[in-house]
Formats: sequence, C-alpha cells, structure tokens
Amino acid sequence: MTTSSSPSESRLEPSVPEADKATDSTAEHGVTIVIPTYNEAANIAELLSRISASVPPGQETSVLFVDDSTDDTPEVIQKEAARLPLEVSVHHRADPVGGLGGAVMEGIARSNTRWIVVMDADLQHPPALLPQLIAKGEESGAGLVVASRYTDGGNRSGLGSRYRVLVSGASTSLAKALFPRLLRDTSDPMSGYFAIRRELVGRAERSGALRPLGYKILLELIVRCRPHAIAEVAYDFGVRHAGESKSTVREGLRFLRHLIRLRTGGMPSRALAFGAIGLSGFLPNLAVRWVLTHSTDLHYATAEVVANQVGALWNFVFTDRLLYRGRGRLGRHTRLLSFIALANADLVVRIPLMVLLVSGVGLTPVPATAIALCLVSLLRFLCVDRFLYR
Ligand SMILES: Nc1nc2c(ncn2[C@@H]2O[C@H](COP(=O)(O)OP(=O)(O)OP(=O)(O)O)[C@@H](O)[C@H]2O)c(=O)[nH]1
Ligand SMILES: [Mg+2]
Repeated sequence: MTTSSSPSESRLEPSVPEADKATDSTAEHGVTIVIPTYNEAANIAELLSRISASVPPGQETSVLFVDDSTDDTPEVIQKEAARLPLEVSVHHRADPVGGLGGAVMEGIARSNTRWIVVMDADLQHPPALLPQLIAKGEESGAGLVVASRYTDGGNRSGLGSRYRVLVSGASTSLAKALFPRLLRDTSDPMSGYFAIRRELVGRAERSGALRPLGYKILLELIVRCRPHAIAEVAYDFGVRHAGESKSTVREGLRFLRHLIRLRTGGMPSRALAFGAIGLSGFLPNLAVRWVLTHSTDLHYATAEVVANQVGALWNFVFTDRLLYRGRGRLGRHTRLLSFIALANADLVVRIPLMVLLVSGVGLTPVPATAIALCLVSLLRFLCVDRFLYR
C-alpha cells in the first residue's frame, strides 16, 4: 500500500511569525492527519467516522495511517475509508524502524500540507478537537499547537490508574525542569496530540536533526524545531475506545534516555553531564578503597590504584550507556580500554601540572589541585567526546 497526497486549491491566510517561516513553498495549504497504528482494527471505524464528522467543509484534509500492525488493521482501514468522503491512505511498514516514534516521523516526512496533525488511533484524542487545533494555529500564528490535558479546562481522566497519573505528572515535571525556557509555553510537552506547521519541521528535517527515541515525539519536535510560538487547546484525555495499550515500562525507560540525549545535545551540556558522572565515580572509588584498606594487607598506594580502576569503570558504564549511547566510533572493548587509559593518564598529567602551578605560578596547593583537576578533566572530556564517540 502506498500513500497519496491531497491536491488543494484553497489557501489559508498566512500569519506565521517571521522566525517560524521557512522556504517550504510546497506546503502552503491543507491538513494531513498522521495516525500511527499498531493493531488498532477495533478502533478504526469509529475513529474515521468521527474524523470525517469533524472536518470543516472546504478544509482540504487527508488522513495518513503509518501502520506497523500484525493484525488486519490496514485492511479494515481500507474498507472503512471506502464508505467516507475522506482521503485516507495507509503506509504499512514491513520493517517498523523506531516503533511509534519512527512511524510518526515517517508520517511527517510523507506529509506535504501546511499543517500536520499527529494523533493516536484509540480515540483518547478526540477528533472533534481537530478544527480548533488548526484554527488556533492560524489565529495565533503559532508554529505548533498542543492539545493539552494539563491546561485550564483540560482533563487526564483517561490515564486511569494512580500509577499512570503519577508517571505522567512526574515525566512532565522532569521535562519542564530540564527545558524550562523551551517548554515554558506548554503545559503538556508529553502530549501525543498536536498540530505543527510543515515548514517548521522542514528545517530540522533538512539538517537531519530529528532523531526521536521512543514515543515522546512532541518533545523531540519542540527541542529540535524550536517553534517561535506554541499555542495550546485544552482537551479531555479519554479512555481507550477498544484494543490494548502499547505503553510499557520499557517505553518509559526509553523516554528517560531520550530526555538525556536531548538535554546533552550541545557540547557544554555534554561536558556538564560528563563532569557529573565523573563526580559520581568518587563513590565506588572511596568504597573500594575503604574495603581494601580495612580488609586486606594491600599497601594504600596499591589500594588507590585499584580503586581508581573501579571508579573509571563506573564512569565508563554511565558515559557509554547513557551519555553517548549508540554513538561509539570504535568497538566497545577499544572504547573501554581507551577510556581507562585516559583515566590513568589523567593522574600522570595532573600531578606534574599541580606541582607547576604551586612552584612555578606560586599558587597554594588547594587552588592548584582544583585548577589542575578541572583542566585535566576538560582535556579528558575533549578526548572522549572527539575521538571515542560521534
Ligand atoms: N506504527 C506504530 N504505532 C504504534 C506503535 N506502538 C503504539 N502505536 C500507536 O500509537 C498510539 C498510542 O499508543 P497507545 O498504546 O494508545 O499508548 P498510550 O496512549 O500512551 O497508552 P494508553 O493510555 O494505555 O492508551 C496508538 O495509535 C497505537 O496504535 C508502534 O510500534 N508502531
Ligand atoms: Mg492510548
């Protein structure tokens, strides 16, 4: 099955802030509703009926399903679409790269209309809100309109259990704490229901910056596309109409990795994260040194060397698995050995540098130690960042 694009004669008056404008001249009109589906056959009839009933007359709208199902969802979509005056297409992916996030990105890449709306298939996102999302975007000139459960008039009763409410609230607060400036205009950066201007995504797409991990696509789009203005529309997040939820603890962990990757995208942030991991390495270092000096006859200098290796190993695990996950240039063993070698070279360079700062520059030992530690750690970070990872 392939997708089709919708021709349109109607033009909506542009009112985009300068900063959200781009040169994507093809995306001047129309709306594409991108819906990722994974085994949602039982929801399709109701979903398409409600979308069809919500589309205002004269608004050029098409629906694009990006489907990774193992059931008959694509066939059901085709059957139901045939009875409605809607342009509907299905792109079934034999190779579901990137899961839900990959599906949404693929849908966005295949859409060439002025607005792209992303929504779920299980009717937790009310189709009746579609006209409001677009109208709000047009009237405010915002590049992005978020359907929010958390703004005045919104509701998140569909989350169900207290656990889900807690996880949703905590992840929203965490994201907002990590990106206070970028997320200040949205109360629901975890929303899966939003409308975004094609031209805004185009820039990030062209520079290859969009690399979502897991299912929080909106956060990826806000951080990478940096809309000049974000508008919101309140909505009731309802309960799933039919079928089973695909949200898992694994997706939650992926989201945490996604947050770390987004936050450490720039070199200063990576350096800070590298420093924080380095500081945390003192814990295993001190613990091992304590155990060795209290329960063995090892000389304290030998204990120090062993403890350093354990600290370096700890740092490597967090640096490699969290900070630079999936971005290694060399094989894992080579990375590990190089990392440990750098940690040991650190000692060799730091002591003479400290001596130089004390006897050559005239500093007292405490500031000399602090300066030497910072300089050598920075040097080590640059080596790791430039040579071990992409
Ligand atoms: N294409 C594609 N769609 C997916 C995948 N996983 C989930 N989806 C779709 O993404 C949407 C959201 O998934 P849900 O299972 O409803 O996740 P959720 O809304 O966070 O969880 P619930 O509140 O329990 O429904 C639905 O339309 C799913 O069919 C996937 O791997 N590929
Ligand atoms: Mg859902």
